[in-house]
Amino acid sequence: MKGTIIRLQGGFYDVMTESNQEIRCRARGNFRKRNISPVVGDDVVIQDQEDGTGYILEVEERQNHLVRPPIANIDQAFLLFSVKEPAFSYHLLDRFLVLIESKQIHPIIVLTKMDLLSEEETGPIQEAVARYRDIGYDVIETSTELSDGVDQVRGLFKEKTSVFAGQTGVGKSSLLNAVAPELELATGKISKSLGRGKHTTRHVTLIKLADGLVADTPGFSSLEFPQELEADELRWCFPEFVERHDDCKFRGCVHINEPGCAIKQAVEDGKIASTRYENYVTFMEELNDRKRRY
Ligand SMILES: Nc1nc2c(ncn2[C@@H]2O[C@H](COP(=O)(O)OP(=O)(O)O)[C@@H](O)[C@H]2O)c(=O)[nH]1
Ligand SMILES: [Mg+2]
Ligand SMILES: [Zn+2]
Repeated sequence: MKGTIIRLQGGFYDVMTESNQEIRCRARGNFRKRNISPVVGDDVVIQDQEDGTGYILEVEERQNHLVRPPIANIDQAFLLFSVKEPAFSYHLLDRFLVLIESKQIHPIIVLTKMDLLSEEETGPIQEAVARYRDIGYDVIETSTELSDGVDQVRGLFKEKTSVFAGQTGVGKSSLLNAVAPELELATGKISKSLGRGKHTTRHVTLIKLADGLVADTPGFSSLEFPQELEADELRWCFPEFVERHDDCKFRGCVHINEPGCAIKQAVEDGKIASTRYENYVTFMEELNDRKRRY
């Protein structure tokens, strides 16, 4: 039988089979020797037994894999950013986009708490929305207070494995609850009063939701770039750079100091947002520094 691991618990793997049956499994003893440690999201082949439990026989090759949170085979990431409380940040958005692009996961930008914007504050946010839509990104404007954008988010779950990412307090749990009230996830106020520790979920679980699977992860615990991301690979994580890369004079152009760089030209001409390019340069320095340290 084939299925997907949806939960790790006490040494067991809960597997959702293709026929929507949940079977508690053990991993085959030789996985450890073969250096395989199954994670949530892994597609597996299992053997069911008479007592209703099963054994994982094979773990299929992963399409992608995140370390924190530990999860595999993600189709898309909803990147949540509140327009206020906490304030919107171009830097943070670009950082998340690089993280996700470098893992070949499809990003969907979700702006939350749109209801908190005053009239004067909508201008700069609309500019940000336009900037990312121009690049080709999907941007969804939401408010759980006004139920705005909720149906749009729900509609994207179908037949996909999704993760929600974003800083604490941006409204991940609130939006998931709005999409599926039966989840009853704890939101801001409540989880604060419970404090950290016991009540915060440390394990990732995949939940069946709107014909898809979504990770209930509290989000990305690490904003560090993946270890395997090399400085000269960074340019492939900016779609509007990729699109123009062939116009650079040098094939190996990393768009920093090279003459005849089409990217720098596009920034000058206002065709690429300067914030995007500035963040690119900052990230590049960070990746180079990291390399120097090792
Ligand atoms: N005004 C407003 N507040 C929101 C909205 N979404 C979430 N919040 C509030 O933001 C806080 C953090 O939300 P929560 O869902 O717990 O964020 P999480 O940490 O990302 O899961 C809570 O107090 C929510 O009530 C929204 O659309 N509008
Ligand atoms: Mg939450
Ligand atoms: Zn260039």
